[in-house]
Amino acid sequence: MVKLLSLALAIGLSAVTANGMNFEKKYTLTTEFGFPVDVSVVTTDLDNDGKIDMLLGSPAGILRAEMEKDRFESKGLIYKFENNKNPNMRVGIDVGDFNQDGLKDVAYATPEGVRILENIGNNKFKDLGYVIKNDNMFVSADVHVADVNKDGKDDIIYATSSETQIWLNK
Ligand SMILES: [Ca+2]
Ligand SMILES: [Ca+2]
Ligand SMILES: [Ca+2]
Repeated sequence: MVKLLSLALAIGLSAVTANGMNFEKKYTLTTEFGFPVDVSVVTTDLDNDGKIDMLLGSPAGILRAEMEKDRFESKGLIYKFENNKNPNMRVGIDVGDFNQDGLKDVAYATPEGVRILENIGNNKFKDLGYVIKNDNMFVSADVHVADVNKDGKDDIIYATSSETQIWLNK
């Protein structure tokens, strides 16, 4: 049983430099799953409040944290994957406004396909299930959202270790 605990803040600073590029570790968020799982991360502004939301996808579901003035604050799960038959599966997440209502929706890829979580406002999400279906359980999966044909609608790129599918938003 995968257990998700809320993200917690730890402050620790470290800095690295590589060929003129400088990075400093500013925030650390910890997650307890109980055992190693595949994770995926993306940032967006889900509630259009001007504060960045970070989404952490895993086989157990999707956690959200929002940037406050001086830290990321856990906002809990926006999606819990109930009855997951494959807790070791590879997952990916990305965001796009698929129905063009001004609210960013979430695409969640697994070897079984791409689920869409429709953002219905007030930080609530409606699970539309596997909108794109795949029947190969033995692949790893990722998803990327981009307007590939430049018609103003967010399209979905679903990549697995056996093929990459581009789904145009019609
Ligand atoms: Ca936000
Ligand atoms: Ca939307
Ligand atoms: Ca498009």
